[in-house]
Amino acid sequence: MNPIVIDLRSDTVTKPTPGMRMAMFRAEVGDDVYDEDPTVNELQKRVASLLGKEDALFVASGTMSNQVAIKSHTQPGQEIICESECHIFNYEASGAAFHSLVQIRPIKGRAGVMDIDEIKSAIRPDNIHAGKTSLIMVENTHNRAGGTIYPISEIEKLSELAKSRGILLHLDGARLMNAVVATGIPANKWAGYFDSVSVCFSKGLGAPVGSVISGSAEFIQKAKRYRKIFGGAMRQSGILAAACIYALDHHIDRLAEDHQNAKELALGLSQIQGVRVEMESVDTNMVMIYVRHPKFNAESLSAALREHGIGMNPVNSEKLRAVTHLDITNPQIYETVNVFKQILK
Ligand code: TLP
Repeated sequence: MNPIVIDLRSDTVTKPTPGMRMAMFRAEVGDDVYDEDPTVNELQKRVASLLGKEDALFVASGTMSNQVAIKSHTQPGQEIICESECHIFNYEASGAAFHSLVQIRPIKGRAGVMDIDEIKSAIRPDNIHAGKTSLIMVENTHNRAGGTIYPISEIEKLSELAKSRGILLHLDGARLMNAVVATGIPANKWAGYFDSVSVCFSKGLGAPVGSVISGSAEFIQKAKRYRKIFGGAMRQSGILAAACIYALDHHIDRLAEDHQNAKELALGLSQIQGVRVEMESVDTNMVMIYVRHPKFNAESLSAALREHGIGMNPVNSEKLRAVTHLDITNPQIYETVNVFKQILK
């Protein structure tokens, strides 16, 4: 198979830049299990402050972050509500059942957004026949919906509802900074509605490894214990945290370039027969491409693109996902559009 030259499969594929590698090389480290890694401590402090939370914890991945949050917020036998296309429900290997013995109640959303009345009716009544609804989760931006932004007005309503029912709220903010850059709404405003927030550094922010979970000091104490149980307490992890600090300093504002590239890709593809894109749903760094061609479905088009050195993953047999990131240049966007034209002519 041809090597991938233009890798639009995910923003997880980014490689650390020379500047980031230098920051990692220079990182001061210590044993983080003793809380003695100054670079990890600095990262945790900076993320807590960015999100307006009391405390934060560095973890190995977005999945670990979400799973530690679910474990910290729930008891076995309880129920948690999320949108049916979210990462936690689709891509975490049934981790909520495996680690936390909870049942997931998925709600079908529109562009990743759950209807508030449907959430209300999904909350279980307080009686012996039902598992208590203890947690509601939101994904922002929403991956499978195509990097869409969850409107803050909906989050506000959800937060009021959750508070009035004594239910906790978790934000899978793997790509929260994309929403921040696209809307201009600061991170602490988004985060303020949630009891816990997970932010990933190994997506558009370009670090090789790492996520940070944040919340109250009490929540982080619990999360720390579960991180240990899940095997995720690390030692001289400052070397990794340094990459995340570098990303905070250098890779947030530039996400706007990825968003612009995604829009230009969508616009270019929208003029080609055989594929369809919804321009209005391109909020951030993803483009969902619906294949409408007599000879191709999403899988075979993905394979044909690969022959031309372009990596793009099918979401299902109907659509492909393209993700822009810091290793994708603007000319590569136009090259990609030209390859589509060539294949589908
Ligand atoms: N998403 C990956 C795949 O797992 C699908 C991708 O290529 O987009 N929350 C969200 C919203 C995510 O998109 C992801 C990763 C995660 C959590 C998990 O992060 P990791 O891969 O660090 O465990």
